[in-house]
Amino acid sequence: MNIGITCYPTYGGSGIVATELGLELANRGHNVHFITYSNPIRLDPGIPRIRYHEVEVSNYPLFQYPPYCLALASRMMEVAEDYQLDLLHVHYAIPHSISAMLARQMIAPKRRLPFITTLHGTDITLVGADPSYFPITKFSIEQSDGVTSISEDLKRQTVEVFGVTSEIRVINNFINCDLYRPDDQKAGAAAYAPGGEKLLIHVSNFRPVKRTLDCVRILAEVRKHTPAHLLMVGDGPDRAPAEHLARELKIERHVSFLGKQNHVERLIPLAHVLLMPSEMESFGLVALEAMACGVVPVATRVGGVPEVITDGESGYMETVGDIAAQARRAVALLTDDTLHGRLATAGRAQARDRFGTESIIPQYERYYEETLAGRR
Ligand code: GMT
Repeated sequence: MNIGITCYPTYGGSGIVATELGLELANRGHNVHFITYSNPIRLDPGIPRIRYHEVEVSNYPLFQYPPYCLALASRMMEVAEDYQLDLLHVHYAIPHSISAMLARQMIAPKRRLPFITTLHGTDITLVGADPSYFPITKFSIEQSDGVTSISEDLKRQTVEVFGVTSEIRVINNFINCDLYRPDDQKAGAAAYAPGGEKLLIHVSNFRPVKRTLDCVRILAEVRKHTPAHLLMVGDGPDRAPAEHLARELKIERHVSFLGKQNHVERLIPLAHVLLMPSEMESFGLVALEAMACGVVPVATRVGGVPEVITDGESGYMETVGDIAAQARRAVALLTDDTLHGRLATAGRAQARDRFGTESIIPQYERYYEETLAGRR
């Protein structure tokens, strides 16, 4: 198949899922065309059957807001014509599905160009539910030739919030367990914790929904019981406040802020525990990445997280904002190797058996075929 993929190419779960989906599809013989405003991170040049088409947005003085959505629609149509795309697959509803809808309309006199929208979370729970975007988000979902959701919980919310009646197919996020692997020696941890302390890790875009500051508070609690060092991976509005809090709590020596990183699969395996104290997660991709690496997630019981982590078996889930409870779980995991080993092994097995690329990618392929056949 010839598939056009559009996503936010910068740091964020939806862009990562879209990029890794494209790579897996190309591996399976499809031609994949990324149509985005910059080269998606994690997409190295020169990969067979993958092409990148940049969307350029001209900025005339008249435009206070350059119309990216229209430039994207034009580019989608051009690429669809030049490379005989069978379908467009957009990740994150706003504004990608509206652009895809316009491209479909522009090409309609010549042929059919269906598009599939994959909902990721904040496009529904935060942005889409904002009154200024609500009607257009609902419309874009209804207009899509196919809609997928990354978890049952997000599907339920979409139906509840937008009153969508057409089918939404749940296709979970996936993980390549050959790439995300445990590192039992954890030799690289010494670069961050020369005293031999075990590592906690947090990976996010440091937005308020991630409750990044909770990680610093959890570390402060943990350190009252056992030595530990925290790796903070990513960047965003809450980075400076988190750095400030670490200084205030006098634990700044025990936290490393690493900024945005392209190869988290090299960093996550160095840790023992992943902290994901989010206010909301429709899936929690980083918890799955951690499980695949034998790193045990201590997370919050929100959104689709219970579909990923089995509490007490492959990780722990606590109430949002309950620092003491999350710290207790982390201390238990850092001080009891048998407990850690049991959860780490179960987590890796769950990641492979339930979310491995081998079982999830064919679900997308089948959905593409159904959509092309017009069965939705
Ligand atoms: O919150 C983020 O990290 C950004 C956002 C995105 O779309 O890039 O993430 C959402 O999509 C991820 C990939 O499907 C999910 O793993 C995240 O749970 C989801 N974030 C939220 O629901 C807050």
